[in-house]
Amino acid sequence: MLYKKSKKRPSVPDGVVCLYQVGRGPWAPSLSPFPLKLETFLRMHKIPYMNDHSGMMSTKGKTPWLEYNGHSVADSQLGMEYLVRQLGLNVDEHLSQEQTAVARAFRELAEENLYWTMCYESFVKNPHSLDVLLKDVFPPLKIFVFKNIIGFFVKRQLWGQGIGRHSDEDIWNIARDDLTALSSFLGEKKFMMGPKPSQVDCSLFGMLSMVVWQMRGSRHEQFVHDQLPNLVQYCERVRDEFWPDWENRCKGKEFSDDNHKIYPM
Ligand SMILES: N[C@@H](CCC(=O)N[C@@H](CS)C(=O)NCC(=O)O)C(=O)O
Repeated sequence: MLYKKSKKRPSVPDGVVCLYQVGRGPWAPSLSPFPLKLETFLRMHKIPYMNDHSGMMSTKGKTPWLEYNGHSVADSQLGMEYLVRQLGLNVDEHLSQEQTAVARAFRELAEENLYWTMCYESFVKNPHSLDVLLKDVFPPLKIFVFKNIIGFFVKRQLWGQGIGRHSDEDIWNIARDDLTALSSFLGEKKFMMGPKPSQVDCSLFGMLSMVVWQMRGSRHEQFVHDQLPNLVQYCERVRDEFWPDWENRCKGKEFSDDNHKIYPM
């Protein structure tokens, strides 16, 4: 069992995925890249799902996690792979073995390397950006907790992962080179691996949406908008294809609460 028993869990109909996630962001439908990845996957494959925005963490202490027909799976990637097996989805069968290997390498680059430079940028380099990000999302006390308590743990993780031991200049060079590698490989293609979407697009869209829309005032945001327009256009393409309701799923002034609503609606 992967959930904390102390919290009240919603009743999830059979055949519907419940996606437990941290809550909507102001300029993207999640504050975190990983739930956005998983929700994009659910939409890409038209899998009926509902969100639980209570912020309940998995027993691994992370978010997101999912529940499907009474079974819980923590981790965005493990969740996707579980659904592929359960539903017999044909996801990446159009990819050659070599392309599958390349897609995996880019996913790891984004989730295990670029991601940490983004955490550094938001929690260490410019923590004030979190006040701006969360202004219309959380009450002031929760923003204080997020910035300071979560910030403390993120800094510990940055040190443990190793990236937090580098200089500011080195961390930025790593971020810039990762973003440039993604842009160079994408080139003029519609999706990362060609004309058809694959699993890696969910991951890259989740991560790059944060850079393109949600990390306002960061070096990451400025760099992609100034130097790597194909990454911005890629995010716009994926958003337009799988998120026609994007604006309404952001927690701005127009926000409509979609907690426990079943998609597709
Ligand atoms: N590999 C995980 C990463 C998830 C992850 O790192 N989530 C962050 C939020 S962005 C989290 O829950 N952090 C809490 C912690 O590390 O204690 C996945 O793909 O789901």
